[in-house]
Amino acid sequence: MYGSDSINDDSERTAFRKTEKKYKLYYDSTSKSSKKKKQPRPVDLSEVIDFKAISESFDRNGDLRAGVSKLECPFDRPVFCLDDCPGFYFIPAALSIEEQCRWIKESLMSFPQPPNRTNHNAIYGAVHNLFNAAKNKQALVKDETAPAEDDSVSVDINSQNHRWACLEELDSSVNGDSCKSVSASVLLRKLRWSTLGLQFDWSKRSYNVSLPHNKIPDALCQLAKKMAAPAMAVGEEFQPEAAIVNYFGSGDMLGGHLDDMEADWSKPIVSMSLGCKAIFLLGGKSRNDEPLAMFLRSGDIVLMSGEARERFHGVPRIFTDTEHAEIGSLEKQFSDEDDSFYLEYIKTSRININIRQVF
Ligand SMILES: O=C(O)CCC(=O)C(=O)O
Repeated sequence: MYGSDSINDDSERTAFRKTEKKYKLYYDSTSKSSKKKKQPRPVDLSEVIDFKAISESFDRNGDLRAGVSKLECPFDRPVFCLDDCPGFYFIPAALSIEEQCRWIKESLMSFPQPPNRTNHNAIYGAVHNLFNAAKNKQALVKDETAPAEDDSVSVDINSQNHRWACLEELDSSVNGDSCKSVSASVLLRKLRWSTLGLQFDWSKRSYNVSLPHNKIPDALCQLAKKMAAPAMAVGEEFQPEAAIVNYFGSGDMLGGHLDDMEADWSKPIVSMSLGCKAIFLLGGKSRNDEPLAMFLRSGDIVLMSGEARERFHGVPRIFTDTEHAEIGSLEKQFSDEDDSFYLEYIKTSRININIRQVF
């Protein structure tokens, strides 16, 4: 899903791909001098729907822009809908700053912990304590003399008996002939996804209920149930069974796709945004339908249920520059020295937690 664009001819692109290309991060290569810092190509954001501004204007004078309505529901904050897209709900600033910090920390410290799988499983097996290893400047070192492991075998940073083990980055063995190593901070930067609850098998694009897994943490379940309420039928409660955590760095994107592996599409996907601001594209049932673009800020929640689940969607861009990232409140909240490593990460990153009822 993450990727770069290789098609150059606009006529070969779908409307979704053209809009992705419009918002994707490109750098201007005006100067040949390597001393000049590369500048992101300016992008016209005038057509991007801004639910923060919509919410503020509604609070001030009850105004709403054409095509947007406020849901009448007993919920403790405004929930907006798009008239042309039944089943789509946007809850701006749904999470307090404390909640945002909590879920950023969990996404980095606990969610990538085995038995939850991450994109690193395929190469390194199950990696424990990646965030702390990166913070402590450790490296994952391959011991060529140890037997090869499949990805069901754990790598514990406290043990050196495995094929991959975490050692001090500057340990001389890291540079020895028999060892290959990768620094934990590089692996943290390359963390793209982790899966909670029922594990999703990307190669088969299906849930594999036989893979070992823990239940979704209770606090996240309670939050998802509460946030899902506006999209649920009266008297029904959302049952969180799986979640995918997406990690975005500068230049990363999530290509247009459908989430169609769950049995009952009337149930919403609850999607939480954390960290740097992003652009979200909501398309139609065909990639040839032109998508709407909207900003997603830290703390926003999107619900997609029913008909909205049949629509292509994706994230072509995150903003990591001070003007557009809009993470000032997070920076203040993470200003304690103890939190400086979280701050360093989130200044140039976005995390999305999307929670699903599978059956
Ligand atoms: O990052 C987002 O806001 C969207 C995530 C998403 O569409 C997905 O994981 O299916």
